[in-house]
Amino acid sequence: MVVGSDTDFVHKLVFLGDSGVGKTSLVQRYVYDSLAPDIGRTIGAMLHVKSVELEGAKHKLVIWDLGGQVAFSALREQYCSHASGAFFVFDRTRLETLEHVDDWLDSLYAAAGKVAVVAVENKIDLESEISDEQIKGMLEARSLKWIQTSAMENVNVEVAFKELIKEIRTP
Ligand SMILES: Nc1nc2c(ncn2[C@@H]2O[C@H](COP(=O)(O)OP(=O)(O)O)[C@@H](O)[C@H]2O)c(=O)[nH]1
Ligand SMILES: [Mg+2]
Repeated sequence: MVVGSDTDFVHKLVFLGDSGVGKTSLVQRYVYDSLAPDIGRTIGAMLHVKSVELEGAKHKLVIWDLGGQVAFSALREQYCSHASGAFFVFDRTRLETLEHVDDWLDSLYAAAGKVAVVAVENKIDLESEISDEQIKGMLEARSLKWIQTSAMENVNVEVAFKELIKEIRTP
């Protein structure tokens, strides 16, 4: 990819996590400051580009939002390859979305190497079905930073992106 003089760094960021956890909603909130219309599961992969300035450097983010066909491992690999970093998103109202963390990390690390990952506990506007201890246990064992977001109420979405860029820059 050609990097213009208006850009210091280009990062491919991928969203990982089970269907329905809020990946598309987080991307929509961050890139367009709107909530994705509830049109069901995203089909295919969508690319979004956003430029941000952080600590004096200009970053171009190429954000990949994978659709429903994540069951196909070949697609997962293409999706993850050359990623600079990833969000692992889980839904606090569904424990299994956290328990699937290794499925996602394995695919990511196989395709992209051991890149930066930030774990995103989404839907904090809803009552949690997972204890903080459970989350801490899962995430600390895998050295993942933990951020709580609500795409719905626009809580911490920008913080999550800042944290991931920071992790990428200073691993
Ligand atoms: N209450 C609540 N609902 C959310 C939040 N983020 C997403 N949703 C809803 O969860 C559903 C799935 O979201 P979507 O972004 O399509 O998930 P994806 O399959 O991971 O891309 C939709 O009905 C969203 O409106 C959130 O922070 N809070
Ligand atoms: Mg989606």
